[in-house]
Amino acid sequence: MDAGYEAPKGSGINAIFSGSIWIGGLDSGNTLSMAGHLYRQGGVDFFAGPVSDSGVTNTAVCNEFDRVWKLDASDIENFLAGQAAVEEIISWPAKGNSYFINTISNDLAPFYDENGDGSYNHEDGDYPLIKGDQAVFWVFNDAGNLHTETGGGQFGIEVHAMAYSFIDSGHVNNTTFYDYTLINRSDREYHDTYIGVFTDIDLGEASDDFVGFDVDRKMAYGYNGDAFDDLPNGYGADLAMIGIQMNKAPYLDNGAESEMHNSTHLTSTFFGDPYGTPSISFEYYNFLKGLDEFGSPRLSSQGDTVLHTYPDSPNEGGESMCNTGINAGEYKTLMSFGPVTLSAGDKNSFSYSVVWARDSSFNGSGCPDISMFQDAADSVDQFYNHNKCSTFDVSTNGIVKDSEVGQNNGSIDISLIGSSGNYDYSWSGGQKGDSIGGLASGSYTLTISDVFGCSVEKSFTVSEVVGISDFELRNISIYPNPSTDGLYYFDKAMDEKVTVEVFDALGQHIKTQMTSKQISLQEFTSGYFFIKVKMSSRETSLHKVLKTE
Ligand SMILES: [Ca+2]
Ligand SMILES: [Ca+2]
Ligand SMILES: [Ca+2]
Ligand SMILES: [Ca+2]
Repeated sequence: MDAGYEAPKGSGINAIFSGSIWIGGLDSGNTLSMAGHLYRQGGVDFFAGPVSDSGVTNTAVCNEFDRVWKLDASDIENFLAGQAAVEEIISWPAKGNSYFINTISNDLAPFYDENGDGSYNHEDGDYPLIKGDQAVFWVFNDAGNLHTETGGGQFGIEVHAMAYSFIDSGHVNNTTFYDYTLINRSDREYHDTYIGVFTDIDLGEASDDFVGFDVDRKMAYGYNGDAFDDLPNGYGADLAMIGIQMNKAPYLDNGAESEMHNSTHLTSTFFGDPYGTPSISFEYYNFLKGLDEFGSPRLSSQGDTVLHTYPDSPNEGGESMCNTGINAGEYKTLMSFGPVTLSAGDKNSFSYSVVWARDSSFNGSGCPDISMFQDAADSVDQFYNHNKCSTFDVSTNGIVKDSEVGQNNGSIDISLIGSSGNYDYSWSGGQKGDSIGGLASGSYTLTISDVFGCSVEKSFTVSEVVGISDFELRNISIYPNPSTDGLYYFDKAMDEKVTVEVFDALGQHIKTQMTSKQISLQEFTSGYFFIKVKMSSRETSLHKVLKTE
């Protein structure tokens, strides 16, 4: 296999060999579910495509999603300027897109819903929402088959991923960003779930590297282990650094973002090394929990129990590979976040960036001063936070039905205009969802939020109105009966329109009318008719009327 992260682009030099997310957690019987990859040499835990609401996948869906959707911002600009849609816009895997064998019914890829119908169709002017100047979107799951990499049990998790990058004059130009949304589509709850990012940093030549961890910045990074990154794979004497920085960590159960719970280097040794490469699910989970491969505490160079190996900057003394006399070599990194609970239907999310920089301050003998790299990571983090809601442009329409005196029967139905995606709707009264009922009069504030911390609020007022009661509705009558012109009236005044449904003498439904006073059967020939009067979803009254010649 070849390394897969060329930096800078076009140089032919790679800085990362491979990477994968790792997820491990326990079900109610404390059985371990574990999904993760090393290099896809030993096996596979992740499969293409979404998972149905019943927690299953099928081959047809898997095949349709065995791809990525790569778009430039200019592809979308051109489409909006009237050019034909490129294939990725037509086949964008968003809710409602009938391009797929099974029309997508869940919120999947984010899109701009031009006509506000909640459904993606590029012919309506709907278009993909991407971050950055170029983005790649894909969907995968851990439920498609047995986990042959870790051997762990399945979660039933669906993952939406977007990788993106920007054309920029600063460090952002050399950065790639990754957004992940995890959804537990199973009916099981997992506790003590840890979410990890595994990265095999190979900084140019892989055999002369050091790695370290920046706990405050939630970052794993690599730097060269000597003053010359060996050729032909390496950067030579002009050294580079690379880091994986968690810009938006997974949410804990209390809603706060997780700190970096633990982090560790890994070696290429498969057997015998407590920091070696894991082979089986519980070894992966030991690492995710903050232990070594065999389940023992991690130790610092001084023999102290620690959660983070090599957390100090190399030029600051303390615990760094460079400062503790470790041999430069081939290392990998794991950062772990949590623990979190994943209940059925729960979502979680995280975003990280891969920061790369090359600077003369990394060169020379001794342990390098990496402050320039830390500054680069900080500027990328600021950029991330500034940009993270760029695709969240939501407007709401609400249909408010007022509450009748003493009834607490108001309701609010929401529709979105603009951005559409995997959003949550939560109300000041504690209700969830885009349609709420059973409301007393009062003010209701809706917060719509995405999983990356973007949100918008809107308030609605439910008023109290005097309405016709069920009792009165049951006691109305309709006159004149019979009628010769086909016009009928209520004998009591209605405060609002009611629904009138008309059936012919055989019981066939022939008409629906909204009215507050007059029912018209003028378009029908003479005969008997049944009229059902209905107020909202409540009580009805049924009347038999005759229309004569
Ligand atoms: Ca639409
Ligand atoms: Ca490596
Ligand atoms: Ca190297
Ligand atoms: Ca070297």
